[in-house]
Amino acid sequence: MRVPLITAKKSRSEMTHRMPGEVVPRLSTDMLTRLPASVARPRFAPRSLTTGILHLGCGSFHRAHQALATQHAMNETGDQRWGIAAVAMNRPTIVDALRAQDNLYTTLLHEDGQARVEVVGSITETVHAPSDLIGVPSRIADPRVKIVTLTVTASGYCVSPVTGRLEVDCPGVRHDIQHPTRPITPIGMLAQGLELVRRRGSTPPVVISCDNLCANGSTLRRAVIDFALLRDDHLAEWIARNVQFPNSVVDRIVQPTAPTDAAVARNWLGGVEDLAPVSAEPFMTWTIEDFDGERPQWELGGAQFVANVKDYELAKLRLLNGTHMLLAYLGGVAGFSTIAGATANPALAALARQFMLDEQGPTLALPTPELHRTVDDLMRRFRNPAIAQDMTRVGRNGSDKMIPRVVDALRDNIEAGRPTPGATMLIAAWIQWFTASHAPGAVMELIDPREESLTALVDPDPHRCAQAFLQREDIFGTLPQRECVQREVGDALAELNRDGVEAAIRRRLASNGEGSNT
Ligand code: CS2
Repeated sequence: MRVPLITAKKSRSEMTHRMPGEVVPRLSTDMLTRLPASVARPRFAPRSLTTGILHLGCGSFHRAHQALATQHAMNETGDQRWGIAAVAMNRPTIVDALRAQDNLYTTLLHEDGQARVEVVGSITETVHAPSDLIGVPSRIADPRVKIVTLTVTASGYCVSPVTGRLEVDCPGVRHDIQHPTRPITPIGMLAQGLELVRRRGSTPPVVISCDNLCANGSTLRRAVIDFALLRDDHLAEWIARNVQFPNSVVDRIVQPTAPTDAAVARNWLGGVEDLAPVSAEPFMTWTIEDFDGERPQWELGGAQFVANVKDYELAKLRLLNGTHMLLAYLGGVAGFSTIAGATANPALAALARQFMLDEQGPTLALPTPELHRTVDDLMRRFRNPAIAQDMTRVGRNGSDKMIPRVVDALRDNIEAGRPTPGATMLIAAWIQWFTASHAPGAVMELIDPREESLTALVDPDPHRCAQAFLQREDIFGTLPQRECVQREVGDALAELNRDGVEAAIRRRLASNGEGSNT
């Protein structure tokens, strides 16, 4: 959805400076009427909302996406039943910041030196899960809660990326099996919340995953049922019969909160302080599978409801998220610390474009003109300097993301006999990350649930190294022509080591006829 932008009157660098001892008013419901007219705000009284949604994962993405869409829906309809109880799964920082300002915060949507600034009031309550283990399931079971949404990242589902089944050996799952009424994982929280609903005999909430996974709703359903089976067959059967888990696809590039954001927000808010602002791009989409039950009119907030999200999901995961991985790993190895920085490099930008048009694109049901339009839009979005996206964040947990974003398309291309220079370079750069991130002066930090076992596979011989990584079926599944892929990845690794990222990319672009399909 394109949101009209307000012409910026102040640049991000023109911040109000605080004088020593100056008392700065904090954002609160009382301050809403005193904000500058250019700042959009809820058209309802946040204090009169009731809580109809529980959200697991109160990160920047949720606040710039579903919470904002919910505000827009309530603005349009005046239906005040859709306040959100937002649960922080790990650190309490965001909970402390939001509670101190009546759970209000500012979204700053930046593009081309302009910004749309809006204070969001759809969050009615913030919960810190580790401090309230019983509280999360009991809120899921609150009869007023009709919908549970999640943004907990792929790793939060505790499922094998290959089989899509619950990993019962995951430490969090083991904890929740032993302590089902005090769960720490999203899966255990849902199972316990649904168990309370079942015992009470009330209607269960609809559970909507908003994470970048293949078939996110179906995957979540499988994981919750797998977990319930370990507790009680009746619970598993009841969930299978009664709980809807529609699939959904979300899109908006969001900048994790930076230390300078509070000063930028204060400037926009006419001197009012917000310690939890979120910066994001104006572009957003949210495609949700139709379901039965009450819900906010999210279509008035930029969402669309469809019978099946599969095509949207593949296009999003392969074009945007897959190319993010390419830019993060190759850009990171080349020394860029942000996606915007990497995209400004001509060689990386050309490879990203070619990867989308010639490798990922042909595996999708997208007509060519639409593919070209989407790729042009994505290149513009990746370049947005105001939403520079940190490499470490985009690259983290790569072993969980590899199959849906890269390997599924790679497999299709191998089977169709199409060349795969981008995917093999991406995998080589990901492997390189396991050594490069330990090098002195490395710009990126390695974060991966399989870090230990993967780091042990690093081998100075690039071909042996590629072979060891690609044999990991828990990350790559069973690849057709695996030996060929291993050889190509090994060659790419050798070139990256020998010539550096730019020269290696240029050689590949030249040998694959750069721009042939652009
Ligand atoms: C990114 C996503 O970190 C990542 O994995 O690819 O967060 C991406 O920015 C969003 O999916 C955009 O919609």
